[in-house]
Amino acid sequence: MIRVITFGTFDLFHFGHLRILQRARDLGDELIVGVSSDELNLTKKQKYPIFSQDHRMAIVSEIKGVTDVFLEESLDLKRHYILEQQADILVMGDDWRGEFDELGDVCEVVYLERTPELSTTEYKHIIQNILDSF
Ligand code: C2G
Repeated sequence: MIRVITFGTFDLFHFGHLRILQRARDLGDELIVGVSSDELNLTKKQKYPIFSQDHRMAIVSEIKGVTDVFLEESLDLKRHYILEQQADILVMGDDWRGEFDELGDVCEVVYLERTPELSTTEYKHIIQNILDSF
């Protein structure tokens, strides 16, 4: 039984989010997702996500192949979460390439290519442009 773990905010859940979860799932038998908390986003990006952590966790937990979700409260607790969840493989988007190589002593670390041209930030800009055009 191979357990895969991945992390993310998954705000305004879109096709790029779906694809990384599908590809992570395909690397093992079970997929555990750490959903970044609202407070972690405030610290990391100086703003809250549009969707609350409860809603984001509810959405991700219903994606086919996701075994379980939990709240990621600190970027520095990856080792703790991996051990706690007994994960065999850590999957991260390749925007994080190299950042988590030191965790290779507790699990395999895999960076997957981000789906090009899709981002929550870009969608927010598109919505803003539509609103500005009125
Ligand atoms: N992603 C992707 N393709 C996109 C957009 C996102 O593959 N076009 C992936 C990211 O690489 C990440 C996951 O989808 O693996 C979630 O993306 P974000 O919500 O943007 O994740 P982020 O806020 O960077 O949180 O501890 C890790 C952080 O919490 C990651």
